[in-house]
Amino acid sequence: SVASEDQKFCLREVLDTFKLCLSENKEVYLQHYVAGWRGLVKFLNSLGSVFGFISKDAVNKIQILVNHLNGENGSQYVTIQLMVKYELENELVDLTKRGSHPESGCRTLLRLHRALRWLELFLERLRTSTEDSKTSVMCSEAYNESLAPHHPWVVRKAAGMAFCVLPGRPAFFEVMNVGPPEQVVAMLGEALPLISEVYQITEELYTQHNLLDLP
Ligand code: 1PW
Repeated sequence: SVASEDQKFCLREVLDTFKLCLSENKEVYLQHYVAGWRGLVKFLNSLGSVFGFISKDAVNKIQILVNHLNGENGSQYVTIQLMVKYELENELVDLTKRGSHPESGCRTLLRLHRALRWLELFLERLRTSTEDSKTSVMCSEAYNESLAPHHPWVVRKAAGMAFCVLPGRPAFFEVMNVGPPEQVVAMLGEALPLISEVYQITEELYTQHNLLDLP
């Protein structure tokens, strides 16, 4: 049906959204960043219910950013560069410990930004994997190199359990809904540089403003 087609994840969609993220002068549009994440959440949900706890937090974070975008100061949230400037200048960010701004755009986006690194590392492993590679191993290696150091023990434990029941490589490629494996690999080769560029630009912005450890 049309409705279920609509729910179906397609890697191509996500690729297109991340393409739209970058402005001419390499600013990142929050609206498209958030839309890209919506696509990734669809993907996670199509992997099975064990990923529910993972996608739930991502959905919460996406919603917080959407609320900023649709709020009365929405024009300050058009790009993440603007958002950072606006929130810092107006002291809307808890910089050293959690306080009166638990839902700042800066700290919320930072969580998605770290998760994007996970995705990048994981997809890069998928791209270069062979038929007998294990998705659970690729996923947990990527996790350990990116998000794990930022997560408490109990989340690391739960994530590890979710990875163990990931579908194998063939099923995984099918869920991506792109076509035969060669086409998935080609698509990943196209998508990764874009995701990587968005990640790098955000990383540099956060480094410049010393925001990489926001509580
Ligand atoms: C297979 C492809 C994976 C794509 C990336 C998926 C998103 C990863 C989200 C992990 C969430 C685990 C559970 C939530 C943990 C939160 O405590 C944590 N959030 C995130 C996104 O890391 C930190 O947010 P908090 O508690 O400081 O508000």
